[in-house]
Amino acid sequence: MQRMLIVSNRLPFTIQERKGELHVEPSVGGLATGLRSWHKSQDSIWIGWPGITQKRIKRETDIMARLLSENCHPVSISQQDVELYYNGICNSTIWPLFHYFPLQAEYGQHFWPAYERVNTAFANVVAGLARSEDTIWVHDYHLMLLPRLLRERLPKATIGFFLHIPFPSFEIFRLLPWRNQVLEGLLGADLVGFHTYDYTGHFLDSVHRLLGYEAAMGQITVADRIVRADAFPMGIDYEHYSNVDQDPATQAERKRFRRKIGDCQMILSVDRLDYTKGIPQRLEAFSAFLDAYPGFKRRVVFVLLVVPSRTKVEHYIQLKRQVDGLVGEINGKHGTIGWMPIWYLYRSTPFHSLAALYSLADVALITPLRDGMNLVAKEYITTRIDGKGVLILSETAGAAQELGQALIINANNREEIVEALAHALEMPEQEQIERNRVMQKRLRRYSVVRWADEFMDKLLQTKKIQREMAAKVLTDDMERKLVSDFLKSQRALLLLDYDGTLVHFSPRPSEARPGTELLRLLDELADDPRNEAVIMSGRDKATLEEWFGALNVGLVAEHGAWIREKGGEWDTIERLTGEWKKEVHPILESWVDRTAGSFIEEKEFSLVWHYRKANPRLGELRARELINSLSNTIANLDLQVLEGSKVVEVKNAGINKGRAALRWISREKWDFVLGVGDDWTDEDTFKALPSTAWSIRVGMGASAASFSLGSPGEVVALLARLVGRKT
Ligand code: ADQ
Repeated sequence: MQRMLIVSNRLPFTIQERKGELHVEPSVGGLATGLRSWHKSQDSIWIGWPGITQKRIKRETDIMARLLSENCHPVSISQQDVELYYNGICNSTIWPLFHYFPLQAEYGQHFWPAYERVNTAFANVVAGLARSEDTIWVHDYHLMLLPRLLRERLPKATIGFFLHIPFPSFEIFRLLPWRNQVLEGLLGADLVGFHTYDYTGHFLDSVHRLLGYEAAMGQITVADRIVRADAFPMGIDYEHYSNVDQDPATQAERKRFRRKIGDCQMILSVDRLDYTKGIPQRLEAFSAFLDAYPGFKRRVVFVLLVVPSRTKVEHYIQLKRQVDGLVGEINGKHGTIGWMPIWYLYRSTPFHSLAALYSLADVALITPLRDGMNLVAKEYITTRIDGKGVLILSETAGAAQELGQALIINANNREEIVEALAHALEMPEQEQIERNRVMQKRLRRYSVVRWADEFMDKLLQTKKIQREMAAKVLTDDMERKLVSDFLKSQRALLLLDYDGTLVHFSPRPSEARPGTELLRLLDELADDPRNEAVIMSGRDKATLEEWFGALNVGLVAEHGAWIREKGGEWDTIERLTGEWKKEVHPILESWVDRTAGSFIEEKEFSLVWHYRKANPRLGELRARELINSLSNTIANLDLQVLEGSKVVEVKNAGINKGRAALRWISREKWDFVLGVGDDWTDEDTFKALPSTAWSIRVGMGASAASFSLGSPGEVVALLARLVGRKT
């Protein structure tokens, strides 16, 4: 039976200590409230921190039993790590930074080791519980290293990751000292999910710019695996919220509140006490509203429901003081005997009271400065089954992208909030209903169950793609067969690409010089009279000569323009001219001027524009423009434009590696032929090979080659095996 392992920092239940006694209580916050109902409906296990030390839980056997009966498995975090990891890196570094508060982010020197320690503790518990067929779903910013740690322990596992907070733009993300480790940690997953398309884009951008992995349609190729990233806007338990209004407990609560509010209209806001939620700004806007529209005095109350959160972190302690002060000030300024404009409740509220407030509120004023999604906005709209009520929502909440019929405001624009409040309080009922029905329809369709199901579908789909790709991977068995064919052969031809195949790419082409170990290997292979080895490169002949001139190998330079038989002289494959370069060079120069970090490489019969060191997005854009612009010039000059890995190359038409390869292939009857390459210029070689040949592409992706290997290291290891055993 397939099980689901949900892993998050907090379990859905928190153990609180009051007067020496432990109590199990539901955790607050969007992740716990959102996923709790889904967890119950699944055969799932939830792994997380219960809020107190493991030792203490173990002593309290009934608490442990209660957790286990809810399928919850605790992970222990030491008191010191609660400080450094939870209050430290999670809530004082990552949280502010990812919510665009870089000035509040602290970079304590002991934070990172604690983050690694706690992520490793989670990995140990998860790996201990996981069976091979389980699906593991890791949640949120506390555990961004966990996917990779799990991948190392369980290479074949199905691992999903979901980030509940925004993923910031590259310029903000790069400020994190441990940014690369975080990205590498996340890429241990098979699928990385975000609330919005923007966050997904920011993540892919950072992966590209910091780790160099490109993505096509949200699919990233990481060494020998693919990882996908996509947007899954989290929904809520629609049934639960849309029915709660009928519940007698809710109705009783509503009556009680209505009596207290009297005829006043009610504005409601509900948040954890967090500086990202924009509570002080909201209070100031409310005060400005009463100044601008004094006619609403005594006709409206603002219920400010705030749930305590992260009470040990300094910024939260300060915020509490600020909010307390502001509420007092505004009530003092505008209040009268018998009318208090703000009703401030600082506590966690039982579900029925919350639902009663939602169903009574004429306006929900949700104005976070930044919010990954914001479930409160969705809960409010769903609870209003009568269709009435107006949602004012800030554009920087992820939910704003789905709830377009709300009054969308900029949380920093006080005037806009003031006007939105006046508009909302006076909005005709019919208009309220029309707007809300559209949003309700969407929320019903895309509930938390649908969100989780879609994530799971996509995760399994990703696994399927990986399996299809793995089918091409050169397995140990096939490799043994290849080696044995080679060992039996009397005449073996090896056609080997160089960059990206025998060595990794370097930022500058001149830095990819072959090491002594590789040269020794090639030398040994080429020295056996039964073998013929050819290095087939796009590089110029001077470089190949310098690097491989002393070896007994054939050389192909400039993608087939130049050929040097072993022991022979360089020769062109046909009479070629480089006259055209005078016309093309100035075009490439203007692209270098406009694209910082790019440069031109000049070869005898080709010109190459390199952009590996340029800003990747700019580089790609400029490459497209260059290809377009060259298309007019080359038509008259019998040239071709090739796109390689971060290069655009212009050269004579009709020259390619396949044509060069045929020189050797057709020369004699080989009883073993191997072609290895990594990019599309090598596809011409693969296509020229006889059907009995072995062909291997380095990396994933569509190819005419029959097999694939993950990296140049694996190719070199294969060559070493060929050399090691031929007797
Ligand atoms: P949060 O920052 O916690 O979640 P949110 O999505 O609004 O924000 O969820 C808050 C939850 O707590 C809601 O379900 C709400 O009903 C409940 N709640 C709030 N105040 C309460 C109170 N006084 N008493 C009882 N319950 C209360 C994080 C991200 C969000 C993202 C969620 C889910 O910051 O952006 O939407 O995860 O991914």
